[in-house]
Amino acid sequence: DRVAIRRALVSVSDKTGLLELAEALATAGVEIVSTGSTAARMRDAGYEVTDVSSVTGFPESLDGRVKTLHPGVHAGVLADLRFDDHAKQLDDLGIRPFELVVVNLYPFMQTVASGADAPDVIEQIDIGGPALVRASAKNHANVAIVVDPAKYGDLAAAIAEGGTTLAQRRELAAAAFTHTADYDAAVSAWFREQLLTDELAEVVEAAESDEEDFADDLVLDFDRVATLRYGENSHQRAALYATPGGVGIAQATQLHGKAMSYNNYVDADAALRAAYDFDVPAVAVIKHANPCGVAIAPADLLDDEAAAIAEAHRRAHATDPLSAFGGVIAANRTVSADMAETVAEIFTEVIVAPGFEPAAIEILTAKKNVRLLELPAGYEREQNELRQISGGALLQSTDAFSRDGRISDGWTLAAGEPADEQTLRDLEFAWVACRSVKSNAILLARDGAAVGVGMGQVNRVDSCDLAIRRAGDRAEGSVAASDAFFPFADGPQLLIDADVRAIVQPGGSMRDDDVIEAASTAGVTMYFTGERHFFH
Ligand code: 93A
Repeated sequence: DRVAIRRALVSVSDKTGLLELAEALATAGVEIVSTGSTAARMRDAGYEVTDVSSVTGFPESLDGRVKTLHPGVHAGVLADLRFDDHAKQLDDLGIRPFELVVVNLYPFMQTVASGADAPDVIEQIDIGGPALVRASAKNHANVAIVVDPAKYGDLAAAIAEGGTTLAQRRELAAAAFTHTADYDAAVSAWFREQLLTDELAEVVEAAESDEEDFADDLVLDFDRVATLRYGENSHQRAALYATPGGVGIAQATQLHGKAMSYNNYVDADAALRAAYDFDVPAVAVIKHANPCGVAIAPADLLDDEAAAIAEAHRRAHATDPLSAFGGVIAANRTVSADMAETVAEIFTEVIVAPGFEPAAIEILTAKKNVRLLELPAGYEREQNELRQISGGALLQSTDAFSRDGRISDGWTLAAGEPADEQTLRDLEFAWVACRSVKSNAILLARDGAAVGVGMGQVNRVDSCDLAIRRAGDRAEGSVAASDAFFPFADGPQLLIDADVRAIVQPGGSMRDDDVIEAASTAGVTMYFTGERHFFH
């Protein structure tokens, strides 16, 4: 089982013992095929060497990345000459076999240890070397693979004895596979460490910048300004705290009515969130922290703010007159006498607005129970939101819309025909309005007013169902907005069956394809916003 060595491939980074090896090979009349600097070293010492490029007919290229990676080399290493067929194929291809491969790999570990930069380390990942080592080890029936200069002595002895034995080649093959496995383990460990280092750096960076953002504008400094009669229920105690210098509902001036209750504050704040999401005159009617009505003024009234806000209110009330009873109303413009007249006819707990026309105050103060709240000048939404949890608190930056350009800028058409201008306006309205509805939120709208709101359900189908039921006949031809993606096509199918004409939603579900298909089949326009607006 001795394999006599007639041809050897030598490609080593560690040149230890190389010339002694060359001497042994030359003495035995072995042809030495070699790569770049390995060949040069032996040739300089006077040994005859065949360049691997003359074997492959392909120049060593790409800064040495491609040297021995060539079928002209690998066929010569992998051919199993115990099979006549392999020998014949080699003959036909004009390729001569190797009986010895001597390779040691690029000094990857040493390069890492030297503290080199990533690009230098990466360049030291040997590809052709391990391929040769593994190919030779696989083919140990025919080839001896030597990866360690310490073995050159044994190798020389074997050559002198007429070749390597199968037992020797198996031993060498086992050592070779261990060698490449260790090598790859080192490469993999380095990569993991790199990733970890990068990730850590990112996490640390993000944490640092977040801390700055939050520290900049969050003042966890509250003055106790009022003891409230009671909390959410009459057996709970409650108080109002205000941020010094704040410009929110806690600083509003009460012009009329009984003292504000805990729930009044919660609802008034929710109403402001809804009404102040619009640039145009808008009104929201809130019950239990959810909008049961929300609308903007029609375009043809925008020149007349008093009429515009009154019409916005009429439409918001019309969303769900049943639920609006005992509601909290927010307007994002001065409450006009016109609006006051309508509101006066509806039992209302609170009206909060940036101002009230004197005539509006006169009309509304005739009502004993309604609370009138005037916002401080420069009212604005908090930048951050704080929510208490047991043992601590959660802080997040407020969910704000980007106000550059149109709301629909950046939406993508997912199904159906592109919306006409009126439909697009309705979709934009619905998308904005749905943001102040507690999740899961589905909001149906038409002509700048909500016609059906499904809120707070624990699945999106029920929210769709609720919105459709509340809309009644008005669902037909309306548009729908969903605060987050539809996980299944069942919700959108309900909307489609209710003859909704267009839908806007974030998209991004695993089953978007099903949802798109449902809309496409029905010819319903669907836009993806790419951004969700959960509100819990
Ligand atoms: O860059 S490689 O991955 N591509 C190859 O085709 C290749 N062939 C051999 N590295 C390759 N080698 C490695 O080159 C060997 O493992 C050895 O470590 C080194 C010897 O190259 P040179 O003789 O040019 O110094």
